[in-house]
Amino acid sequence: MKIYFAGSIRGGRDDVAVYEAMIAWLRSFGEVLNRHVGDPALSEAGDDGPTDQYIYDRDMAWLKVCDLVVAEVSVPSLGVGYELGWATALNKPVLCLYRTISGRSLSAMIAGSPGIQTAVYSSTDEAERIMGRFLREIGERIGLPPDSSGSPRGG
Ligand code: 6K6
Repeated sequence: MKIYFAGSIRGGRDDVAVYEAMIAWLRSFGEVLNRHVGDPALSEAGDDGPTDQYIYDRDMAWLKVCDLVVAEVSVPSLGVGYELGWATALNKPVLCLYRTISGRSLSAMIAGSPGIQTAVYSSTDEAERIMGRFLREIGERIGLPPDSSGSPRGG
């Protein structure tokens, strides 16, 4: 299963530890194409990597080949919003997770999109349960074997 994970980079890195934990968990189920989103060494300001054009082309190519998208949207990000728009246009299954602690409401363009499943969570366990259900549902829909669609490999 090819998983595209979306999380804020230039929108702010306050939740990088959350992304890192989610990506580590998701990697038990398949290949997380853009796992660098959870890399604590990737800062909001850092510009010593590839060019913006390279990042755009690579990430759009990954979005086109992924089986599903999981996004953590508690920290608002233009890039994540853009990816979610494309993901729904490409008919990719999309799960958006967010916490309400920030006191902000989720954008109506995400919360109201028929192509996006949204879920509020308040703990790592809860987020993992929600992601597990989503992976199983999509795995069954696209005909992937159980070990890559909801149960950790080897467990
Ligand atoms: C390092 C520091 C600043 O930018 C970088 C390298 N940039 C990126 N590397 C990988 N993916 C990126 C990068 N910038 C944006 N993205 C994609 O957009 C990721 O897949 C994220 O889900 C999303 C983040 O968008 P912004 O607007 O928060 O940056």
